[in-house]
Amino acid sequence: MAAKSERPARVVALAGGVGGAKLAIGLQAALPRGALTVIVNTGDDFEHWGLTICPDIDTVLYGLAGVNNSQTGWGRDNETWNVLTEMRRLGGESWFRLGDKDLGLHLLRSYWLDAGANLTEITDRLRRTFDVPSRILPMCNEPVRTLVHTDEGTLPFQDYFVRRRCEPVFLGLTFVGAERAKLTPDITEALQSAAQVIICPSNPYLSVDPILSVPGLGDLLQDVRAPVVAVSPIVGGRALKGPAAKMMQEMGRSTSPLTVAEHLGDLLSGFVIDRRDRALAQAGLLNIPTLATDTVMSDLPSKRRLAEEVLRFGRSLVDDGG
Ligand code: FO1
Repeated sequence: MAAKSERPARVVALAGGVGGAKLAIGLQAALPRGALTVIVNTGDDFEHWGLTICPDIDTVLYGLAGVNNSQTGWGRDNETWNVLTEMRRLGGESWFRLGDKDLGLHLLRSYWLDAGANLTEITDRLRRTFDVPSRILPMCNEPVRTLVHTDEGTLPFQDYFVRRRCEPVFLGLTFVGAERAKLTPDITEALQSAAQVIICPSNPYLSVDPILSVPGLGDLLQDVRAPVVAVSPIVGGRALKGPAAKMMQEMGRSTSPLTVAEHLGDLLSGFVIDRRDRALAQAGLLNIPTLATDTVMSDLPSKRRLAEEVLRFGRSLVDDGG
């Protein structure tokens, strides 16, 4: 019988932006308070209006705090746009929409960064302020910036994603600064003590690969005792959100969960696909334990239900010795 004082089994999730945050919200709802740690992509971070913007950290933070804009998935709820409107009037850059409340956070984070705090400390201060019970860990403290190589040249990530709406043909990625990034003690500790690791349904190239580009992080994931389970962001031949399917086509790959599983390769102990794609598992094409279920998350109950199923599946892999 479990002693009352026993710490809840700890779960680590790897997440990028909107799609990843959805499952993280479900996991937080499904798990005991404090059991979840989310490692977040920072390759999308950039400098804008003289401030450091960390879109994926903020998407996860606002989502876990229940204050995100449920329409867009990013930014704050009940947002106002006075600064953006004035910036546009003055001829400043307005293609990246920073709301007033959101801007308050960017000002504070940039101020703290200038004062010498690191991104892990700052993110922890912020999540405590928002009363988020889960830990949110940036993939590293050093700046790593994703560059997207396209048929129209090389673009900084947010230029490709937001300004150009992912229209240029995707050719490849560079994670600038990754070679100087260091595994943080918090990430090492979280992964080593995890009972399960879940790779959220985030874009494998834009969101998961930058995390894996941090030297040592991929090896650590490979070596953890916990099962590593990924949830496919590709459902019925389409991406749940964002350009993953388009990128696969442009790389000449099939827009299939198979492509995701092959990409993540040896890291995985298990894979979760949508029931629409269950034929792949039935045909034995995925040669890892696979769960086929409803993976589309539209509201909190569906996020929580998927999280519970993924957790149960992960536990079954341990029980089966898989
Ligand atoms: N995404 C957009 O498509 N347009 C925007 O104007 C935009 C602004 C924005 C502001 C703050 C923030 O935290 C995120 C924002 N995002 C915006 C989302 C973001 O660029 C992407 O979803 C991620 O980087 C991809 O995961």
